[in-house]
Amino acid sequence: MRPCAVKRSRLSCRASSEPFPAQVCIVLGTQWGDEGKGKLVDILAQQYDVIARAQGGANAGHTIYDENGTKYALHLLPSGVLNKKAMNVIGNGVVVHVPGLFEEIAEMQEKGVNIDGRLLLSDRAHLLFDLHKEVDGAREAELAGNKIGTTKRGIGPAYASKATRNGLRVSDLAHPDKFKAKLSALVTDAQKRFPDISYDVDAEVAAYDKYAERLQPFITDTVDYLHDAHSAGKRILIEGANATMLDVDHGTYPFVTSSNPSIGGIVTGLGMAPTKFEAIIGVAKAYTTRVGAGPYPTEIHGDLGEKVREVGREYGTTTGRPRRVGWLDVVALKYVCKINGFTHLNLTKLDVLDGLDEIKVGVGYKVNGKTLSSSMPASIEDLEAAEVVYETLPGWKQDISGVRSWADLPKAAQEYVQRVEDLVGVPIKWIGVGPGRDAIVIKN
Ligand code: 2SA
Ligand code: GDP
Ligand code: MG
Repeated sequence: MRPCAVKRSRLSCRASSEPFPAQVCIVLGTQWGDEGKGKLVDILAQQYDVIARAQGGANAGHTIYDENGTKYALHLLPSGVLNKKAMNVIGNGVVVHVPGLFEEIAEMQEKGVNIDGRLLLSDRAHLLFDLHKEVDGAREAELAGNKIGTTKRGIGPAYASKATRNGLRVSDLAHPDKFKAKLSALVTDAQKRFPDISYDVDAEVAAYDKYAERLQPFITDTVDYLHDAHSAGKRILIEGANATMLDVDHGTYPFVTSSNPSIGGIVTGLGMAPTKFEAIIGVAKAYTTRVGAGPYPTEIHGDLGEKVREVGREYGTTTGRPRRVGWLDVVALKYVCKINGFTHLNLTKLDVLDGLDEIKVGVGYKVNGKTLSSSMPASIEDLEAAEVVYETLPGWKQDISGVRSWADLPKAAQEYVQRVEDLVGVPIKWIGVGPGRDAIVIKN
């Protein structure tokens, strides 16, 4: 069996007009994030009743465009919010900055998207305080030349509080008598490590008293909700944030985020049993990008890298940082397929490669005298020393942004997609040819 050929027969690739058959469908990033997960989630969300986020926090930046071309950048809210009939769930595995969540809700409301009655927040989700953001900034400053390049949204420190077991959860908001003592203990602990952090606990407690009231209508036992929704036959779409190469277990540690953006994080982050998952879609750019520091074997340096960054508009959705750019890394992709068991792939941003004479694909790593084709070295030092083996394919030198069918893609573009599918061993169902909702091709 090819490494990623999991359950291929369970769901056939049908035309876009037909509903996607899976009752529970998961969309995950396969590289270092920003593959275009938000766009696919937005498209599929039109066919789903419930859209859920399982992990990460406001480090995520998912960009979507509606049919009028209006842009939305989502961070904590699931990218299904534009389906006005769908319920949106923020699961227990997400770390939630409450003021940020309200800002995002207000921004959506300004754009005419009303969230009232359409958002549920897990009572077990951890609260991410401004304190965590300060600790994130302080840790990065301390690392000086060895920075992780975090988004400074407090993600690592919030998950550290969770693992240390002194974090506060949404359910703590219902016990104001204990809230202050718990928050004070958290602040005191952080100040022992970073004495320069000053924090007004009383002001924070007063603010969270008010937030508690506003949050009340959203707070739910989302494990029960999702279980009941599934039993009632509702269709559930799950949106991964970040991506497997940033996974704290499987990614390029320590240059990773602090959650599990791979399939395991979906199970723990929602409390849903994997036996319910019918489709697991991996989203992969036709090339790669990475924001932040860390090894990046197929990175393209110099003018060509600049060109791809500009054509692909590769700047962070959350921070605006320029993204590093590289060739498609099939070694990493095959490794990520093993971990997640993808049933389908969405290859995005193929249009960004339009102007290139030739396109390279990383198919092997030479490390310590061995050639790896579907696994990643655990050691950062080994990964940094890896020599990439490339295959070179011809470009198509043609604008494909207006193409809407497989048959109309230039032959070289078809061959590129087909070669990737053959190398990876997972069917590519969707091909992105532009940022808009309609800019997608179904592969025959
Ligand atoms: P963090 O903030 O602790 O999660 O950062 C740790 C690493 O994870 C990377 N990371 C990301 N990489 C790509 N995209 C992300 N979201 C934003 C976007 C990023 C932005 O959609 O563009 O706006 O800069 C994201 N979030 C976290 C991060 O770069 C670190 O390498
Ligand atoms: P996410 O974090 O995976 O949801 O991705 P981001 O939203 O951070 O970054 C992906 C960017 O690429 C967004 O600006 C999308 O609008 C854009 N995008 C998505 N798919 C395509 C595509 O097929 N072609 C082009 N040109 N842009 C795309
Ligand atoms: Mg993003």
